[in-house]
Amino acid sequence: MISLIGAPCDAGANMAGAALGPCALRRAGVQQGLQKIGCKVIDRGDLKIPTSEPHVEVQGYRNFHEVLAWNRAVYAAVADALNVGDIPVLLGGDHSLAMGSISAVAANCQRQNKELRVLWLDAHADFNTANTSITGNMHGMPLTALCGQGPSELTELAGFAPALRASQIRLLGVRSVDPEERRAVRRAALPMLTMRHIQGRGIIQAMNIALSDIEPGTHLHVSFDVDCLDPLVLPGVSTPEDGGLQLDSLRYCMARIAQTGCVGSVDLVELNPAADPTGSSAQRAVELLTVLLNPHWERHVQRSFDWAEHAG
Ligand code: NNH
Ligand code: MN
Ligand code: MN
Ligand code: MN
Repeated sequence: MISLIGAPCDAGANMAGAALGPCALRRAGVQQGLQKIGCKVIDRGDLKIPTSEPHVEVQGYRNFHEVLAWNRAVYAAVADALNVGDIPVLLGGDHSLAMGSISAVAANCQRQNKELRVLWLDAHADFNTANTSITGNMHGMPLTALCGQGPSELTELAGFAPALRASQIRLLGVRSVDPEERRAVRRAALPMLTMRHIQGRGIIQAMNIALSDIEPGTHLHVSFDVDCLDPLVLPGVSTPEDGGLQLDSLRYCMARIAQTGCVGSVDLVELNPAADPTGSSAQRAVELLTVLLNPHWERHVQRSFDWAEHAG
């Protein structure tokens, strides 16, 4: 069963709007779309947080209390879904929420003695701390917190720290890294398949590398920041970066990931409907999610594979 969990939060972002994500994804038919391809889906509705001190910066972390409250709520909801054997799909909301979702996944994997891999589809590396960030926005910091850097309220959500080692992560589609962040990425040896890699080696090779060491039984968490797509394909984001993935490429990635049979949890984050007058962004995001979670991936994979062979 797939558990849809809405988290209308944009406290971690640079502008308002991502909080409208869950509503827009539901209107675009996320539940029906998944049911149509044969998934059982339960929509657990939107999370709420107690009103906390808004707009307070703590040691360089903007809206710290709100982001923390959202992540605690996300942690609890994702943990519940995993406990009953569901595949949680977090409907964001901004990408800071991945601290909560992935901490819950890491705790669950530790308990079940399962290998965990995180595929992070993103235009950005999201590897800032308050010290390296130019903006202070926490949607640019979830991976450092998960790797144990930052305030203990965030790094210890899982009950232990770090929730993740850099070697468990694969970033895909990156094309914007802040100068100090770049240094941190290098120091941590964070595995990254940038747009330059993808354009150079081709998407098939990039996916071969990204998925090379995934063994049966691995729990694969896919953190899908929709800004990994080219803004011409998906304009509805708060931080558009040119030169992103085209629709066919990402469809191919999703089909390859589905083919592992290991997808155990998903974040669908950073959709900003307010930045998309056409309304097509939510539909695109839903369509890609249905490729990722398609129980009959063989058909998709074949079609996408044909495309990839031609595209090189
Ligand atoms: N690196 C920038 C920052 O930390 C941008 C992060 N924005 C994102 N990440 N949307 O996915 O502020
Ligand atoms: Mn992101
Ligand atoms: Mn991004
Ligand atoms: Mn983003």
